[in-house]
Amino acid sequence: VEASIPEGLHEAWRKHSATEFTTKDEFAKEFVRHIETTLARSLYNCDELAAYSGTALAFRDRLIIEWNRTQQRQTFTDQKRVYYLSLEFLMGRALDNAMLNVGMKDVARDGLADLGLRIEDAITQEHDAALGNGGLGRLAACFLDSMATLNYPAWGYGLRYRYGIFKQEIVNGYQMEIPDYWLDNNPWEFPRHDITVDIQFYGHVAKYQDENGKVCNSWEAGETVQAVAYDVPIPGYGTKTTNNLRLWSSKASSGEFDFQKFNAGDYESAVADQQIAETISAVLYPNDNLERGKELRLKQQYFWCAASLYDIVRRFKKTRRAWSEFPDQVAIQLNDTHPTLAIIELQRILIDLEGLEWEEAWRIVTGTFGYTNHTVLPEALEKWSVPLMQNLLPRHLQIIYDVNLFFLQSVEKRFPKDREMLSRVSVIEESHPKMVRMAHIAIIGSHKVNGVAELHSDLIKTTIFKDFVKIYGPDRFTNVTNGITPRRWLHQANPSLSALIAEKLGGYGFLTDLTLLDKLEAYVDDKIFRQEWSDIKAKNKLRLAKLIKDLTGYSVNPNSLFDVQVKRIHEYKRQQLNIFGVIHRYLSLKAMTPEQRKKVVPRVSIFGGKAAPGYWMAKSIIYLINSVAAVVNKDEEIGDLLKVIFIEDYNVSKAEIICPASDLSEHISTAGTEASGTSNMKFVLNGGLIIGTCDGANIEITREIGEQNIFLFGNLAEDVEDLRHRHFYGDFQLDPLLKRVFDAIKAGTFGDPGSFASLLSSIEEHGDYYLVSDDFNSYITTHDMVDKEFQNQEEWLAKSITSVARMGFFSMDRVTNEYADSIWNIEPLDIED
Ligand code: GP0
Repeated sequence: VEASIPEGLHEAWRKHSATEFTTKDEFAKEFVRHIETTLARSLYNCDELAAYSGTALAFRDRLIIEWNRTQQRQTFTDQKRVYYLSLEFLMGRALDNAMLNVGMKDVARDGLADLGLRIEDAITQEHDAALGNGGLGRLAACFLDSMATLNYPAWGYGLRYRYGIFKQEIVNGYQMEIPDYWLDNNPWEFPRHDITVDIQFYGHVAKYQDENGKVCNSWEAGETVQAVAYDVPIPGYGTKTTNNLRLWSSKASSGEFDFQKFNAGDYESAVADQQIAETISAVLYPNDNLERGKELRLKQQYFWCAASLYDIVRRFKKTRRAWSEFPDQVAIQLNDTHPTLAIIELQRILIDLEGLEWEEAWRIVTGTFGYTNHTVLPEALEKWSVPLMQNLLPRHLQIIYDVNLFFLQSVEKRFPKDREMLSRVSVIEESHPKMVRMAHIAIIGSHKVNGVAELHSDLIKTTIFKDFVKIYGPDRFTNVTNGITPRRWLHQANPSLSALIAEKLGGYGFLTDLTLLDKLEAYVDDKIFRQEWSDIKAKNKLRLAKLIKDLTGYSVNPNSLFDVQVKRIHEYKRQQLNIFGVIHRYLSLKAMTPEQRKKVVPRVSIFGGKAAPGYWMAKSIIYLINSVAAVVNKDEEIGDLLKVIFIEDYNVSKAEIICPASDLSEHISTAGTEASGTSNMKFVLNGGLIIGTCDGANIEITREIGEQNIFLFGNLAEDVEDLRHRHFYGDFQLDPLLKRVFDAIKAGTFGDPGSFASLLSSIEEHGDYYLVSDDFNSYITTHDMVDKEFQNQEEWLAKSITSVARMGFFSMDRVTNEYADSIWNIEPLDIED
């Protein structure tokens, strides 16, 4: 029985329940109270950081009140819940989002203004919560916003890293990594010191007989670490639902062991144990689309899966239902294979701890899980070495072997004598050392596997998971094309555009039904509307120009075409193609007469993104961009005609300034490599056009907005394999335009050519795996078209408006509803006001 207030006294309690502010004065009162008490400050030392904290604390109170009510409501209605397991949640800032979602930003603005404070100054004090690398982590954050907005009973589960993704500084053109300690002054998390789970590692498996003589397995721990819950409230937009993101932090288990050491005078070793325990949640691994098999990473994965499952199972057990009903009450979505151990852990709980039979347990497990795949790149597919797993998680490895055995037996039955097939689909790769293929467990242990864009979902079915389609039939595999939340990526990032749209559409309904944007098409020819549209873009470009000036010292002409590529730096995303294109442009400009130059459309090529610290090729691409910038930007002959900018430390808050300011953005991955992409959607929703390959969601964006509104180029996915094959056998010729670029680099135009030698040779000599040379000519020609079309501003504007009007499909709300219907089988909660 949990401690609670006796039934008869509930009224007495409710009289004192926390209430929410509604007016600017009530807000200001809360604000001042927090400054004077929670923060122990006064009107004599209320700086911008205090103004942020005071505002955040006032809103945090609101959120937690609604959070409490939401949890009570969800417990009361006792519906099926969904749990989103993700090792990354790239949340960005919370305050502005909270104010907009609860509809109180104006109230706060006015309340602060009465005290002589500017809301913008408070908002920008906040440190980004950057618990993610890129698209995968941001997708998780968009999910949370959408699930709350649509009133789904949903929880996120992740790790509370002490250090998020590193901060990037550019020093002499090179990337430097600075640790991101983000937890000071973070008012958004609620530590739950009463919610802890002991997680075990290492040790051995003991066999014993239960009272009925059945042989059972017991995992005897070698080490125990404690997981402590930290809760982050997630407010929906325009609803009372405030869901929970629960992040686990690791801590030395408060068992006797430590105290014994401590008492024995072995103080240092007791402290060392504690530090070892705390390293589990210390740092986010900074790799995007790459797995490196480090033991600490596996520890993180198990720690988080085990703590989350313990929590989920405990919640289920409170309802006193039969185990068979578990999948009717619980859906768990795996964001990539990182949480795959949750499948094995649930099976272990059911058979080892709850005494279920294998078959029944496995039915429950597969009924519960869904798995989302985010990539086909082989280097990103997770594999763990068997010896490592044996040492860290001995019981789990046994269960994995059993899962594999039963699976292979069933395959053997249906495809007798196909030994090749058995070895291809086996969970264990017969290499040295043997490896556990996590994606195979995720497929076998889930009832649905989905890709994140149509092309990607087709590709997984015909390439990496082809055999599984044969085994399970096509129904286990499905597509849910990614989306983005229009709350953050339109309303918050681009308030002027959002307001203009609201004015035309008669309200902000489009923020919760993005398909309403289609009504904008009626205004494409409206002169005044067009002017307002283009004024907003101009204003957003000025805002970005100021950011660029502050960060780099370079002044850019806001009337230039802003050409943007911001995303993680990766060879497959081909920032190298972009910078080679920039060099081509520079060389062409240099060769022109002053008369010819007068006809040129001025450009600013803007780059941003982090390279994984160990990814040398990506780092040399950053160095090349900065080296080109150093030469081009000070070339007086060129002046405004071309500027090259690298924005350091690209993150969610910077994206909110960059996306609304682009004229053209680049989504130029080698066809078949970018699973979906989501920034492509953000840029188009903000009225920018895109240049891109036929890859990922670019294809569906084209289908929605029309091919005349997008600049597509390059080889198609179906031709990539053949081209690579030909390169491999020596059939390769460097594109002549690209050769001119390479010659300039080799001649030292951008500094010591030695710095770029391996980048060039990966293309010239080592097979050009990403087809930079094959696509170069068509890339350049397409950019020439962009220049031409940009000169016709009226046409460009029409494309911009039309595209936005047709972006309704890419709302995260559509995505969430599709998962709910086709994977989770879950209904939103009905809440009356
Ligand atoms: C995919 F495998 N993605 C991975 C990974 O390790 N990290 C990551 O961010 C991305 C894809 O590259 C994506 O195409 C996709 O849209 C996103 O996951 C969400 O599905 C790039 O944005």
